[in-house]
Formats: sequence, structure tokens, C-alpha cells
Amino acid sequence: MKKALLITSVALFLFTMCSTKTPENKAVTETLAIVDKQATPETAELLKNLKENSKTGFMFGHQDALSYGLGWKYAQKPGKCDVYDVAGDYPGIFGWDLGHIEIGMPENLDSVNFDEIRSNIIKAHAFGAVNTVSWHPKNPVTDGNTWDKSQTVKHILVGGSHHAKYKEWLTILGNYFKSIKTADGKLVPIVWRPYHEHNGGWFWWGNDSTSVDEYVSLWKYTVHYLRDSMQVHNLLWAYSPNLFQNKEEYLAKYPGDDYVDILGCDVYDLPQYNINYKEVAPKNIAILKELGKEKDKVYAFTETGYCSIPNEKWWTESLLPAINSSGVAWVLVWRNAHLDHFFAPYPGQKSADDFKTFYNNPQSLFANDVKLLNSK
Ligand code: BMA
Repeated sequence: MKKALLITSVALFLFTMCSTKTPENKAVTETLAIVDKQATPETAELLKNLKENSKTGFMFGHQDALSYGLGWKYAQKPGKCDVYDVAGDYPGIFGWDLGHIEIGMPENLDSVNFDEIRSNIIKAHAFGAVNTVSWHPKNPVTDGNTWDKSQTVKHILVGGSHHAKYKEWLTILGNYFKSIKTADGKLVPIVWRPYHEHNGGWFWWGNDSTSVDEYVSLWKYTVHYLRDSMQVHNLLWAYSPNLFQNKEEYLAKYPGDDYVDILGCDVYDLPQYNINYKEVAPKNIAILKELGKEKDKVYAFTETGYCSIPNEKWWTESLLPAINSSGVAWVLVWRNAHLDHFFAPYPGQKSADDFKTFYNNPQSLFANDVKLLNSK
């Protein structure tokens, strides 16, 4: 048990004993700044917990943590998890991706089955963790992949040649979100993070082929369609540019406070691109923190990592200094695909011992810590 967490848990317990719970989502969301005023009680509760828990520490997150890892796949080893095998606990937040759901495929672009993702989201929720979902859809105009940068967004907006197709894609997404329910029929809340890294030039919604107006319209249309037309009420909306220089760049395509619940950012340790992570990561997190405070919004380090983790002290010497005491609600590292593309350690990996030190830091919150913090 981590000491700081214990003290906070006791304080939270005492606080909870003295407070009354509001049963209706209406009552909860009336006083809460949230994109969806009709969010389910669990979704509103998640936003409040994210804010509250970020005062104690940051959740550690991993993409596809239950689906596969180095040398294993869920189908053969359900319950296995590289992070668990190193630290003895599951991540506090799980990342998933819905790319290819829009074209009716049974598996996403990384070969993970959508039914499996749904059941793992429900499982993670049941053991107290949080779920965040990104989307690497195909290019709806060319049918190329997510990295096909042909001009696209203007063709899928209202009046565009591929608008009807875009609506069909959103309908598939919306139905999937509505299908993620616990055994007692409650929708599982999801942090939904579409159209990420838009200030980069590698996705079809990115800077190379999308204007400010187009991006903002795409975001707002997507909110209105899922929330208002489809009545999807289990989403928190996260905005997450890639590495940025200043607040102006961060906000250049910001859709507005009424359309965003969580401010995120994606910054990787990429020495091969001359990125000095130890300098830029804390700088970006500091700007994110300022914006979070100004806007009174939850903020998070939505993607990071050092591919293949060649630095054995990366966790405590590169990542931790960037986020320690920063107030980020979570930090999420990308997927463990194979030996040349992994971002979390596995037993025997050279940074595994350092990851344990990172795990033992009172500020890093894993599944057991998050469960404890959220228990009422
Ligand atoms: C990228 C890589 C790709 C993957 C994509 C979506 O960063 O990991 O291999 O397909 O994310 O998960």
C-alpha cells in the first residue's frame, strides 16, 4: 500500500460518509461543466473522479494492455498483461482503438477483435480501472488507410460528397458505444479521444490537408451526431494535439470549451527526430497544466513512450520528472506489438526494475489504487 494514497483514501472515505449521493444524472450534470449534459451518472462521476484523483497522482495507462504483449495474445492467455507481470497490478487506465470498426471489420487495424475489446473494457471497468478509446479510421474518401493524407475532411462535412458515408461510420461507432454495458445493464463510461495529433501532418484530419474551420466543424459535427442524434451518453471528449510550441499552437484548432471535457497531449521520446524529451515533455505538460487551470478542465498525458525502451531508467529519469506533481490525470504509453514496437516493459526487459520503482512512487496510480480512490 502506498502511504500517500492511504491518507487520501481515509480522507476521501470520511468525506464520502458526510456527503449525499445524487441518484439522477440531471442533478449531477447541472453543476458540472461537461460536454454532454445528459451524460449517464457513471460518466459524470468519472469526470469528477478524474479531477479529484489527479490531486493524489496520475493513473498509469497502457494501450491494448489485455489484448496482447510480447509473445502472447489474449485468445491464448486471457487475463495476461505485460504491465501486471512486471508490477503485480494492472494499469489504472486502459487504451483501446476502434480503427476499422467503421468498415464493418470484426478486428481493428491492429488485429484486435471488437467483441474482445468490448469485454475487456467491461472487465477493466469492473476492477475499477478507466477506459480510453482512440480511433484510427480509414480514409472515408479514398478508402486508403488512416495515414492517407488526401484532402478529406471537407468532403465528409455537411454538403460534402462523402457526408452520408461519414454518418454511417458514426452510426456504427455510436451503436458500439451503446453496446458497452455491465451485466446489470449500465453503460460503461469511456474517455473518447478522436482525431488526435491533428497538428501533425500524418493523419487525414491532420494539418497537411485540413483547415482550422474544417477540423473544428468535424469535431463539432461528431459531437452533435453522437450525442444529440444518436443519444450516446457514456462519453467524455478528449482533445489531444501532438507536441506543440506554445498555447496558441495548442489551441489553434480547439473546438471550444463546450465541446471538450479533457485536455490531452501526445509527446513521444524520439531522439531520432532530434526531440529532446527531457526538455520538451515537461515544457508541454507545464503548458497543458496552465491551460487546464485556466479552463478548469481535467488534463492528461494522453500518449507517450520511448519505442523499445532502450534507456533502463526511462521511467524515473525521463517520464517521471515530466509529470511528477503536474496534476495530469493519467499518462498512457502505446502498445506492446512486437520486439521492435513496444512501449511498456515485460519481465526481463531492461527497464523493468525501473518500472517497479516508478510503480512504487506514491503518485503513480494503478488499478488497485484507482479502485480504492473511487470506492465510496
Ligand atoms: C501506431 C502504430 C501502428 C498502429 C497505430 C494504431 O502508433 O502502433 O502500428 O496501427 O498506432 O494503433
